[in-house]
Amino acid sequence: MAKLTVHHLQVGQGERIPFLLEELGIPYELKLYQRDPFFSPPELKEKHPIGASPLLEDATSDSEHPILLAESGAIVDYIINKYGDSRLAIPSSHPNYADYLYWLHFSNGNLQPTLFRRFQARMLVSDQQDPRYQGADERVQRALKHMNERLASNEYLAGSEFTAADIMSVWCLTTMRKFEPIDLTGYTAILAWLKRVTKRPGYQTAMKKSDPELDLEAGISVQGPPPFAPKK
Ligand SMILES: N[C@@H](CCC(=O)N[C@@H](CS)C(=O)NCC(=O)O)C(=O)O
Repeated sequence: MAKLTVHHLQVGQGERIPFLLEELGIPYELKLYQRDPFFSPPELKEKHPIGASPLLEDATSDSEHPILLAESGAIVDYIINKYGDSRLAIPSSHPNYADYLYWLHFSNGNLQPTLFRRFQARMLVSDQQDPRYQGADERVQRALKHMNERLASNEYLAGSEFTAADIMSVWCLTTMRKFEPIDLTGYTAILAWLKRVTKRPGYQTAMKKSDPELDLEAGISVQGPPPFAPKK
C-alpha cells in the first residue's frame, strides 16, 4: 500500500491533493501548517527549497529516503499515474484528451496567475479606474467568461466526466477568493459547476480534514467567502 503524506498550508491550493486522494480512495497522512502570517511557517519552508504547499512525501518504496514532490500539478499527475490506475485522467485515445490537458493546466497556467496579477494591481494602485487595474481586471473577466462558456455546454471542464482538471480548478474560485475577491454574478455555469463539484463526498471529506474552519457554502456563493484573516 502507498505510504503518502501530504503537507498542506491551510487556506491554500494544497487542498487539491486531499481532494484527489479522497476521490481515488487512496489513504494518506495529512500534515497541516498555518500561515505565518501570510506565507509558509519555518517548519514548512525547511522541507523544500521553494517552501510552498502542497508537498507530497512518498515513502512507499523507501521509508528512510521518501520521494518529495512539490507543484500541485506535478503531484496530481504523479498520484494518478503511480497509484490511481490513471483514473480521473483522460487517455490520449479519447476524443476529449486535448480538452483534458488544456483545462488541467488552465488553472495554474492561466487563471491563477491572472488573478494574482489583478491582486498585485489592486495593491499597487489606489484607484480601480487606473489602467493597470483595469487591464488586469479585463483579463480576469475574459478568463471567467471562457470558463463559463465551457461549462455552459459541458458538465465538467474536460467534458462529461469529472476529472483532475476540475480538482485543479475549484480552489481558484472558492478558497482563493479569500485573497482575491471575485464576484461571480452572471457566471451561472461556473456557479452550477462549483455546486456540482463541491457536493462530492471526496471534496467534503477532504475539506473537513484539511480546512475544517472554512465555510464551504460561502466559498461557492456568488459574492465568495470572507477575506483571509491571519491567525498568527
Ligand atoms: N505552483 C505551486 C504554487 C505553490 C504555492 O505558492 N502555494 C502557496 C499556497 S496557496 C504557498 O505555499 N504560499 C506560502 C509561501 O509561498 O510562503 C503549486 O501549484 O503547488
